[in-house]
Amino acid sequence: MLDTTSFAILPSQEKMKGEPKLHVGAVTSFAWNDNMLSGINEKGEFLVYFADRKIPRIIVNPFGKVSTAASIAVSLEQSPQAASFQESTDHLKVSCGSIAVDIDKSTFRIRIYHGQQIIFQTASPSVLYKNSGEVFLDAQMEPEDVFYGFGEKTGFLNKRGSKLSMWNTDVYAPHNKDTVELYQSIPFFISHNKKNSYGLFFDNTFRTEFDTQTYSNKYRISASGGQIDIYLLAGDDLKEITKLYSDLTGKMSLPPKWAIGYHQSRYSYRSEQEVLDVANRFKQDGIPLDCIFFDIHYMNDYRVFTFDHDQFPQPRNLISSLLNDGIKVVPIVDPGVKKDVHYPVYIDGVRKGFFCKYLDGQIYHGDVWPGTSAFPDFMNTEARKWWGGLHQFYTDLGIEGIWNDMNEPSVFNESKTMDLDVMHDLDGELRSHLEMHNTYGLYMSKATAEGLAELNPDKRPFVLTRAGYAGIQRYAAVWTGDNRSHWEHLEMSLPMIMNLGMSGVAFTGADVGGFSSDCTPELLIRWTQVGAFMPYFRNHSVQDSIRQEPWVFGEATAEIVKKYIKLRYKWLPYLYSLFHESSQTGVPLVRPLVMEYPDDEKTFNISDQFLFGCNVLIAPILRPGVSHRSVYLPQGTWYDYRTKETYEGGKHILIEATLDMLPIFIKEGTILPLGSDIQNTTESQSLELEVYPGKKGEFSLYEDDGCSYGYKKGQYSIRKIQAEMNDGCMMVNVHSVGESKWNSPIEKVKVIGFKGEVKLNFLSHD
Ligand code: MIG
Repeated sequence: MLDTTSFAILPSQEKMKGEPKLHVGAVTSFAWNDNMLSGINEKGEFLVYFADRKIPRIIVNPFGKVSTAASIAVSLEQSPQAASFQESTDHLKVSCGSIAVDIDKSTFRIRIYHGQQIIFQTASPSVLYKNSGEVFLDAQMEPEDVFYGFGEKTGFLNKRGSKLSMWNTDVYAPHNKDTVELYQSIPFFISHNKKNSYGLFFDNTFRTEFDTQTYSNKYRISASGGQIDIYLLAGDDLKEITKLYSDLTGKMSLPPKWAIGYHQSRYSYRSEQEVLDVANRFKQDGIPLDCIFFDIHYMNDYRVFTFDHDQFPQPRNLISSLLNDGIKVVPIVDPGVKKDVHYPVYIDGVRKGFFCKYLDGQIYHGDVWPGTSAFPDFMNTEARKWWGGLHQFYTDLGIEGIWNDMNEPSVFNESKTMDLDVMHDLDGELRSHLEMHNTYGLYMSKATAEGLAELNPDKRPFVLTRAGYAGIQRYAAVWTGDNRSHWEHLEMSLPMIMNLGMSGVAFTGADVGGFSSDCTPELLIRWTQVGAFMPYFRNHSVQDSIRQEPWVFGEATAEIVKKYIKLRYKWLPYLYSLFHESSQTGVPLVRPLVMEYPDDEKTFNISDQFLFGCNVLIAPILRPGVSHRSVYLPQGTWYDYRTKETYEGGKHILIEATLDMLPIFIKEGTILPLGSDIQNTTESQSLELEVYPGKKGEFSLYEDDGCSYGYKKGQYSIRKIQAEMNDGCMMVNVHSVGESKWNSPIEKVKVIGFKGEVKLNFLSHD
């Protein structure tokens, strides 16, 4: 309460944190062994090696021996790459290919070279500490540097000039610029300017902070404990850096197709009848729907792995009748297990010792929805297996996806989370919650995803999570938590999603329409237009707020909302191919313009436009009463998707976008595979190719069965579609690779702005 009134700024409340004064000092000795440079400083120790050819890892521990154990974030099998070592009077240098790490022996200044160019250098002193256990790394910052990444943060695209910290927090209060901690902690960023860029992953699970605000020529990263453990990603450009980051922390696995359709949720649909009514309304109104969510009211007194028998007496029938209509169900599963000696999950967890405990063995209990609850210790492999196995309760009913909420973990108390002296059991090694807090949600998603994969061995699981740490993309999609039906939150969702994408998390979305507060017809329309082009597309809202299903605001609004949900499905073949690409490369589907135009300074802080793949530009309306907006088109020729008018890029244009219009621009040379109307992804689509003539058009269309792991055994098709003008005739060549049985029929080819002859040419199959 006190921090919400002026009392919070009483002079007596002011806390001066104080600058760290101690630093690790000069190198006193070193050794080069097995491609690793290890050394001792006046205080503490360090280690340098190449985790991958373009990823030097530098560890500095001011308090003693360095630990090479990586956190759960890192999935790369690390063995030090072959590297060479050179010592000179003042310097130590480890080189791998064109990348080198150079350490000044006397100042311990660290420089990273890419060829002749210094791409990163620490300040001097470089590594500082406090005896309380805090560690700091100061690095040089040039006036023109901009910063991206940092996972799920509020504010605009470029994060320079902020102090961002990482501590997974359930924030129901309206998210704004000062909300620096949200549900996800991804201590990774990209520094970029016209000449060079690099990524920096700080693998420290304690509370970390990134300060690009306080000092004019340096930034500071710090942690409340642990060691300085950084991986420098020396990619050539933003795309390669994101790719390297995903080589290090893992890629998303290809989601089932139903997970990328339209999802409808509400906190909560409170009975079987209500669920059926909602599903039927979609069908009756011809609005596509792939999935409906069960929020916490489906349970018996919020006990996970149960149903409320009064409101949901026949879940099996309910779910199978929805499945008959092609609609999946995703229930919520929170980590809190009700303390109840008549509840098998609680009894089992206690008896097997799978709940989080204090050092003395006492179980930690905290208050959440079910009342006093215990929390599974997901950091323990056996506990994870147990929890994963419990999902048989759902999979037996035909459920293939799970929604993990409250997994920061959120607890209803002053600290908002579990006691920091709870000790997690990492398979025998005890670690405090203070250290492991930020990873709890990731471990929970891992338990869930692995459990589902085991129970449904032939079906790709879908897990949606609120909390996570770096690497979360390997297990779950992320929605951005409790936003509000505020225009500002619609606006903020764009840079938040783009920065998550640059932080390795490509499968993301914000609650369409806004979660809490009351939506309006206009906001629902504008938000649905954006949602249709976001990786994850779910409409969700809080209890007691105005309803937000597509039809609630009357026919005129429903028509437009429906139009954009249908547009999502029309673009599905294109979107699914992007998902496939992203699962292979780690490059996000939704990207900021700067990712494709890294030399164009005008793109560096564009927060209100995004690219959907490399050649489609979305410029939504983000304010009420607005029917025009300026759009920045980067160099090249762009087509307005709606009018097919062309524009020369490299400048701003003013375009019209009345309520039913979403400005979409397609770059010349794009081939868009668009699908026929469907009610959901259980139906198949035929294709129409839209060719936007340009130098050389090309698209790789990926298809498979949309649900199984068959694609890993070669059961997929990729059709390389190319368009080129030949003697006044437009040749559209389709070259297929893989199993043609997955090929959806191409029924039409439309070449934009072209009246001549079009030839569709199927090239022989490899
Ligand atoms: O404290 O399960 O962010 O999406 O509807 C509320 C109820 C707990 C928070 C989630 C929200 C969900 C809600 N949950």
